[in-house]
Amino acid sequence: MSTFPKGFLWGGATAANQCEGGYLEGNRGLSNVDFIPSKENRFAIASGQLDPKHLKDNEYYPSRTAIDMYHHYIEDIALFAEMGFQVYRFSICWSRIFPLGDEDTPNEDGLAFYEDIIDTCLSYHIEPLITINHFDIPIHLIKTYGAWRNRKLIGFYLRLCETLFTRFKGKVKYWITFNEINMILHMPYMAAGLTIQPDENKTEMCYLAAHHELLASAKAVKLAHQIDSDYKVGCMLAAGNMYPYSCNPNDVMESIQKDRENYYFADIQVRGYYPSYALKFLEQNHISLSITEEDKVILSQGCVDFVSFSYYNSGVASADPNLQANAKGNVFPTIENPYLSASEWGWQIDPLGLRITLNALYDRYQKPLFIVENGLGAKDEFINGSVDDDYRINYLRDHIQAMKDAILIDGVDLIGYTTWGCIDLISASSGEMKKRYGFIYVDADEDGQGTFKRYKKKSFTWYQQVIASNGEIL
Ligand code: BGP
Repeated sequence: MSTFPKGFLWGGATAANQCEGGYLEGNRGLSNVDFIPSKENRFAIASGQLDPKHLKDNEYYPSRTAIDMYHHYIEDIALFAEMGFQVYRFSICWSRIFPLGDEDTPNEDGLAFYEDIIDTCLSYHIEPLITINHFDIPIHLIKTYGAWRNRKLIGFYLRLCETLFTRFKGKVKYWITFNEINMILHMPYMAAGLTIQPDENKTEMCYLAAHHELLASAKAVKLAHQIDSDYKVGCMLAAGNMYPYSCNPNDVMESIQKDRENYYFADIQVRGYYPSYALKFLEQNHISLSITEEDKVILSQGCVDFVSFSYYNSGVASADPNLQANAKGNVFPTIENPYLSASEWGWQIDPLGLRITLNALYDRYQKPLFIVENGLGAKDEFINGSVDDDYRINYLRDHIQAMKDAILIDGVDLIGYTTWGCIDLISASSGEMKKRYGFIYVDADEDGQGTFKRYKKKSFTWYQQVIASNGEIL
């Protein structure tokens, strides 16, 4: 019988592009996600290899409708409050605040929309946790500036930050600069608006855009602290440790290198400088980022206050090219781990891996940690107005137990937990509605059709009890 530390924040997370819809409402501008289809071409576009302008007119774009939270947020937040949420993580759609992205003045409709979300949360004593940028960017910034490959984006992003930090001062404490900043390497169009031209080197372009995001993040941290010294600003990483396939030192070295692909980002955001392995990697790949002396000062002055991350699965690394060729799973293909089962989408389920990841991050950074995404994407059967989702309860229970062990046995400083997709929403990687994570079922199908009514799943009452007992009853 043990509980989480007093003040531990329990809640859930969503992102604008996967739940809001209302893509033409409130003077919102068009965004990259409005042109990412749900089916065949999705990954080719998300990964920047296919320009969305080559799509046929009859493609379906799930972000345009999503779960219509634009019109349901009051009811949705009331349901979160009923579960006992103490924190709600959501993101700002950039083109609602600056429809083109490079204007001088913000769109009041967009600000009022988010202010009402914040005020509704506060009326239930729910702490808003805001992701400033979660996989969206105004389309105008892509067409006119080439998105994050252009240094000018730093200034436009900072204007967005300043607008938010000033407007919501006194109402919001926790901010995240970029969702899963390392995803730029896997889905550059979705994460950073990058389409890769045939004569361009994809790796170089991704690291260049990442350098600009890292500078923008550091400047945002500094600005936030200037505007309100109580603000806590975090980085956000798609985490999950890589295990060596065997004790062959070649596999161990491979796993270190794979982990570094992710640490590259957080190392800079937490420590304020490029680590030596990152500089060597860039040099060996002939990638020039033109890091100036001024850039170095900016990075050193913008270290984050906390480290947030998503955790869905662990991975396996091997130096054997035959094993590498058999990697499976969407977004993060990995070698099969014989000790683990996997979700229907091939993500290997590994609760102890969460404890391992928490320890690895805490050992490395000694900063407060925040798990801002975790959950099981599954096909739910909606029967008699509910879903019997014991598989989801089991997944979450095991992961929460792993968190508890990391805190109570290992002494990790973990400050909160927001499950991913606390209400069903569209999947980022596949665009599917059938990959559901929520405690709340939304009646919407693969083509954006349905009543959009909300229903409580079995896991709703289970999570309510977890929160009420501060993690004692799992
Ligand atoms: C992360 C994203 C989320 C979310 C989640 C689950 O990469 O930050 O936006 O979608 O993964 O992924 P999916 O939706 O592909 O199941």
